[in-house]
Amino acid sequence: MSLDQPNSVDDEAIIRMAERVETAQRYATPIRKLTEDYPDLTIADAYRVQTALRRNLEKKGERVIGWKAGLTSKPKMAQMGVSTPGVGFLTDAMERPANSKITVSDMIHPRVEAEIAFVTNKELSGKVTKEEVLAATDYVQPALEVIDSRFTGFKFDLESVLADNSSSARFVPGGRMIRPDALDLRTVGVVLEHNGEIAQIGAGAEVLGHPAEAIAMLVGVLDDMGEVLPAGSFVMAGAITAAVAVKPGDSITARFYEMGSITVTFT
Ligand code: OOG
Repeated sequence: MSLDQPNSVDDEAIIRMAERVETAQRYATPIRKLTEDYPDLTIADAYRVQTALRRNLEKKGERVIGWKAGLTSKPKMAQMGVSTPGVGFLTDAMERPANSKITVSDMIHPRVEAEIAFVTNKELSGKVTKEEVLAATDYVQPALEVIDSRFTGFKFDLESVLADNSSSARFVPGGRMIRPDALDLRTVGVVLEHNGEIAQIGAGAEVLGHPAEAIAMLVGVLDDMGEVLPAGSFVMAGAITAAVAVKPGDSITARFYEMGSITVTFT
């Protein structure tokens, strides 16, 4: 991550961009990429926008309960044309229970991803290894993420998507909670079904070689932002496969080897 790049835009512009993204989220109306108006936007600026968005949502009563790594697998990078992973925050307002009906009319063009999530029991800070992540993990469990880029056509560059909280929209923890050493997370397979048909297949090793590497990457980005990952965080490691677009009436089931499955429907 190049968070040591100089800032290219002033605080006023950061606040304006955060408001633009928040309005697009709230009213489910797409906007053009931020880099069209701010072509010199750096990765560091993009995370300043994401932080401003996080602070705005917190002021409105949302609680940050965890984080997500994104663009951590080759299938995702290929789908989006971006080759560097990033992070986003998760709030209580984004969480939905397994087996729930998720409304799509308050999103622009939602897509679903299958991920492995980590729940931590120790604070993680600074630059950490995957072993340190695993030692600070209480349990791992499956999760579905519903992403929704606020940019027209679901097309973006790294700077724009990071400012847009890495497309975070909804997330659904589910399946079985298991100790992180009970399974080799690299070989955990997942089959993602869309309306009963197999849509995507993958294994944990797609995610930076091991899903815990994605959490280590995330903690490093938080450190660059001057933040730590608190104990008790829910952290998703990033989509194992490419994302699947959904519309009202659709159902999605993700079946994980030894970790159970999660189903949601869309309305
Ligand atoms: C960016 C977010 C990707 C993941 O798990 O890879 C992501 C996007 O594709 O819109 O959440």
